[in-house]
Amino acid sequence: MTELLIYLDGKFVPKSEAKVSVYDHGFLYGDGVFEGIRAYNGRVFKLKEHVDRLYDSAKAIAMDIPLTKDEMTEIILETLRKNNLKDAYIRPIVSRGIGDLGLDPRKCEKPSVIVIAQGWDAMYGDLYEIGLTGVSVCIRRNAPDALSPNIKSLNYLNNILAKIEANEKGGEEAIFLDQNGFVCEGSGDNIFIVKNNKVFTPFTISNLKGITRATAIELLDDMGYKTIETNLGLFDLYTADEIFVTGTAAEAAPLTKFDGRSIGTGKIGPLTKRMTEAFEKITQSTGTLINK
Ligand code: PXG
Repeated sequence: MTELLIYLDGKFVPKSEAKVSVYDHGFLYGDGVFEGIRAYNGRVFKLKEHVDRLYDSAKAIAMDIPLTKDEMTEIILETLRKNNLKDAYIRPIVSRGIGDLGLDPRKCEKPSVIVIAQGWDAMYGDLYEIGLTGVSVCIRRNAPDALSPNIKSLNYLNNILAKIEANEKGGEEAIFLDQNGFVCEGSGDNIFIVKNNKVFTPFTISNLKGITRATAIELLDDMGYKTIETNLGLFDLYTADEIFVTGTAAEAAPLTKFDGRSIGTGKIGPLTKRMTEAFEKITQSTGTLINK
C-alpha cells in the first residue's frame, strides 16, 4: 500500500515524514484550530460551511490563517485527489506555529497548516442498527466565558475527560451538562430529543455550532418538523420518546439508552429513522465534487 500524502505547509509529504516541531504552540499549548470534514461518493459534504467555521475559530483566537478560503478549499480537494480518495475523513489543522516555551503567540512567526485525509468507516459500526448508550458525565462543558465551545480548538481536553468518564461508565457517548445543569452536547456531537412529536435541541452558546446539527434542522424542516431550540435538563432526556446525536464523525446516530433508562420504547424511534435515512441520502448526493 502506498503511503498517504499529507499537506504540510505548502508541500505534500508522505505520512511517515509529516512531522511538526516540539516548539509548535499547537503541541505545547493546544493553541490552534481544526475541522473534521467528510467526503462521500466523490463529494465533500458542506465544504464551504467547514472552511467558514475553521476561519471563524481562527478569528476567535486572533490567528490569521496564511491562506485565503479559496486556497484552503483547493488544498483540501487536492489532498483528496493526491490520495485518490472518494469516501474520506478530512482533518484540516491550523496551529499557531513555532514559538518559544512562553505562552505569548506573538513569538510564533507563522501559523502552520496541515491537511490529513484518509479512509473512514462508520464510527459506531453495528450500533446504528440498535442505538448507542449515552451517559451524562460529571465534568461540565467548558463555560462559554472561559473557553467557548464554539471554537473548534486544538484543546479538546474537556471532551477527552468526558470520553474517559463515559468509557468508565460503559457508555458510547458522553453527554455534557453546563454549569447550570442544562444539557449541552456530546463529546463530539450535538443532541436532539423528540417528545410528543416535537423536536428539541439545546441552544449553541455552550456547544459547537454543529454543521450536521444545522443539516438535521433543515432535513427535519423538510419533513414538517420545526426544531425548537431550548434549555433541556436530564429529566427531558430520561423522558424523551427519541434521542439522537449528530456530528461529522457520528453522522446521525440514535441513542436508545441513557443513564440506565431505556429511551422511549428502547428501540430506534420513527423520526430518528427517517432522519438518518434522509441524512444518508443528502450526504451521498450533494457536496463539492472532488474531481471537476
Ligand atoms: N460537538 C463537538 C464538541 C464536536 O467536536 C460536533 C459537536 C458536531 O459538529 P459537526 O459540525 O461535525 O456536525 C463536534 C464535531 C471524533 C470527531 O473523532 C468528532 C467531531 C469531528 C470530527 C471527529 O470524535 N466532532
